[in-house]
Amino acid sequence: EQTIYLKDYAPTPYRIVSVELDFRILEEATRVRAQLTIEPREETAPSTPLVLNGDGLKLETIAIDGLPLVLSAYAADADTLTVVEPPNRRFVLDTEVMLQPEANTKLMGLYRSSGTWCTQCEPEGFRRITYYLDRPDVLAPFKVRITAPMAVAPVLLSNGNLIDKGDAGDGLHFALWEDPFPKPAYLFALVAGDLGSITDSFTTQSGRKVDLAIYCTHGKENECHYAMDSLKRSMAWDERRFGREYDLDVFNIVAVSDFNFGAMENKGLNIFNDKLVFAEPNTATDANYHSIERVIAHEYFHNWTGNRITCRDWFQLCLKEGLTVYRDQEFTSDERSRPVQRIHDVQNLRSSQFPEDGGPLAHPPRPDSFREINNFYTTTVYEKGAEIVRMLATLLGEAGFRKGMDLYFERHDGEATTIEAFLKVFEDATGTDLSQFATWYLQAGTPQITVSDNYDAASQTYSLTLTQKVEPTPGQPDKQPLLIPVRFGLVGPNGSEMSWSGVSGGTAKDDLILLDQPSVTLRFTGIANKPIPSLFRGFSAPIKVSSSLSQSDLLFLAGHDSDPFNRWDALQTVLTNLIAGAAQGRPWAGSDLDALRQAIVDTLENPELDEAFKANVIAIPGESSIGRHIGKDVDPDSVAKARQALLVALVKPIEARLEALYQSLETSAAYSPDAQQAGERSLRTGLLNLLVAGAGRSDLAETQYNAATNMTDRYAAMALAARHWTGNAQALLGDFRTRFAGDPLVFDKWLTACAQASDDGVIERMRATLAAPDFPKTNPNRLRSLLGSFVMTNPSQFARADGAGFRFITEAVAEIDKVNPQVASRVLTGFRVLPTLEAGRRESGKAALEALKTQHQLSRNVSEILDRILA
Ligand code: B3K
Ligand code: ZN
Repeated sequence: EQTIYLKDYAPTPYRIVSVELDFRILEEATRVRAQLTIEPREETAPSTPLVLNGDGLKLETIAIDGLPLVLSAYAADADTLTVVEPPNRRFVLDTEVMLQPEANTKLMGLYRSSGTWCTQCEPEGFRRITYYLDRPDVLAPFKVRITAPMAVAPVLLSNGNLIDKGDAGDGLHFALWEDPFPKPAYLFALVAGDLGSITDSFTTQSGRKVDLAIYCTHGKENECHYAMDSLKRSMAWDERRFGREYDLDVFNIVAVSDFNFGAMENKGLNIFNDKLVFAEPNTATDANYHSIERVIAHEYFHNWTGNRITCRDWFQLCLKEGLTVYRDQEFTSDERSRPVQRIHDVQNLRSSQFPEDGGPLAHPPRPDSFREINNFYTTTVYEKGAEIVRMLATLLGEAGFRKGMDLYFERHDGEATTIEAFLKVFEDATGTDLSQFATWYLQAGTPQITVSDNYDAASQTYSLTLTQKVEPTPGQPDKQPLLIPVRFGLVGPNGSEMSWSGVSGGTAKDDLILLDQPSVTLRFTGIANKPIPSLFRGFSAPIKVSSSLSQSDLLFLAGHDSDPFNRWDALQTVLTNLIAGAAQGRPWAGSDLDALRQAIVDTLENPELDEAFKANVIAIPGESSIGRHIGKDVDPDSVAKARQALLVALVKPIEARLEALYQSLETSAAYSPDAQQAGERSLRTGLLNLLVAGAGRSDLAETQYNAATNMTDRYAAMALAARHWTGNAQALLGDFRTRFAGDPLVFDKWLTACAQASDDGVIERMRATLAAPDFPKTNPNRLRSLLGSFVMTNPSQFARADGAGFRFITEAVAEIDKVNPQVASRVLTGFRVLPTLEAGRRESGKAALEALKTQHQLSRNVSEILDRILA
């Protein structure tokens, strides 16, 4: 099997000048005719063969400039079409293929979802539709004609603007779409089906009116309004914050039920997983609303960062994804609470990216080789990519960053470009040397920062030493020091910020230290008392810190730091240290727990803090997170036991207070998904969590479940009961299942709750669920809700000592791989935890993987992940 290397990049010998596609969609099959206007590049030698990509295609006809080609003039198989000696001038290549969308279970290319024809082309799906130069640096304007039966497909959509439509006889009709913006094939989209819609409009800053529509299954129109509202807010935000205006006359979104990931930014025609569009209070949670807002914004923002400026090759994926995630994070921060959003994003980074970066699947944000590109749509490319952009903004300041972005849009509009070009605009716009900074894109692994400090009262000098180290990662034994921005403050004994008269030994300007060496020691003079350092404020770099701070220093920061992120983080560190210590045989002292309890009560009773922030403070770090902190030879059972013991010890003495607070947060206000109300609900859920887990109050969960007037409260109560497998869990799950029977997105919630149960019966129940004849085994949402949730959020059952969790997953992966390799390989990545586990579990996990490898014919997707984990 072939490995693709970045160093082998070369432009195509031919350009595609323009594309005309003609789709004739019928129930049995779809005929695709492609007329590609092609020309050789100036430097291309005459008679250089033209090699187009295909994937599972069967060529029906082929002609150049209207003349059919003789057999010796071309070679076609499922994966390539070679024109042996193309004309040495501009010509039109005309091909036809027949597709069977109905049989396409991989959900790449043209497929059917609940009767609707739809496409997914990124990264290499277009080659499953027609022979093409299917790579992101080949840009062309597209004209697309769709003909389909009026009765089953009254709605016909593609990219760009609708320029013609009409009757095509025999019960057929047609639509002609034109996208004037040259684009790579991965941004192509087509939808044909019988769909309902809601419409709206947006007037851009220059006064152009854009028609907006969201298409969905009939009957779901009323659940699309929050998505539409999010879209309009995104459009306005991108104008305000980045000066970016929308460029076509229409912007369409289509919600489909079978989709391999969240959504896709096709030019002018975004296609969405319906779970990221549909929302109404009885079936969607606050978290669902939050994700809808974020992903609608993300795909919209791609119009500039991704579509107008795209990637030269797939190694540069982070160029569009990291930047666009940064933009959607900023949008959410501006629309909601910035500190709470930051906590949310960092929690996500720590729980998904850090384990990737510290395990067998570690890779740089810009990888230099791959076997299957679909395996590189990772949290490293997305979330670490966003952190890199955020560090850039921190280093350059808001104005410098904006100047660089303006130059990026000006210089590279209409191009397919690289990470180097991206960094260059910031260098040119601000005169900053970013050569060391660029290492963040090229080097894998999470830097580990060690802090030590010393206060000398006699000379009123405080010295602070920061050391960085990155452990080896696969293929990268030696690491370079990174340029790490450290936002910081020195907190004085009364809790206020201390200033200093001078600093030497390194670069510290205002609140920013630049850690650019393996180790830096800064000496601050004129410091009257011993300070407590508050480092990496706002999580100014994606690093791990081993801090030398005592528990009492941490608790002091938790109560006094002016940086809300570090306030939260300080308490989380205390909790993590106590649980991890106990799991490794170092029990906590009663006084430690009393101080912690007091800090939590103080936070809860602080009128200056908002509810959403408080909810984050009382969220006890999960078992996986404790396991990661321990790092190696982890026994998930002792982690679970220690965590449970801490909850009991913490909660019992304040049960009545917590319950009173919990009850006081009940409201009769009509549901709104806004940040304020959602924050109140999340605090209430957080309290319920403490009461159920720490005081056995499953009665409260049941009461909340029954009294709930929205899905957020109802789901939270049921999920808690299920996770702790309380006496009433089965009854609540049963009620939930029948109450919402027939709603697939709510069924996903049920599946997730089931997969998170901590009791030993969970695997048998999941096997039964999966084996039920009516379980929709081809739907990615259903599979991910059950299996993805299990591997990622049920560590003690997945990594069960008897190996049953591992075997359950490898067997399921083998089966799913035959239908949908992308979903299968994604589930398999859960095995990346193996190296952190104690020997027995490590071995049984390996055995399950070896069995998968030897007993099955596996896809490239699954083989690559498997080999990397076993390496
Ligand atoms: N660009 C798409 C992701 C495509 C994933 C292909 N495996 C959605 C997004 O990141 O916005
Ligand atoms: Zn994206």
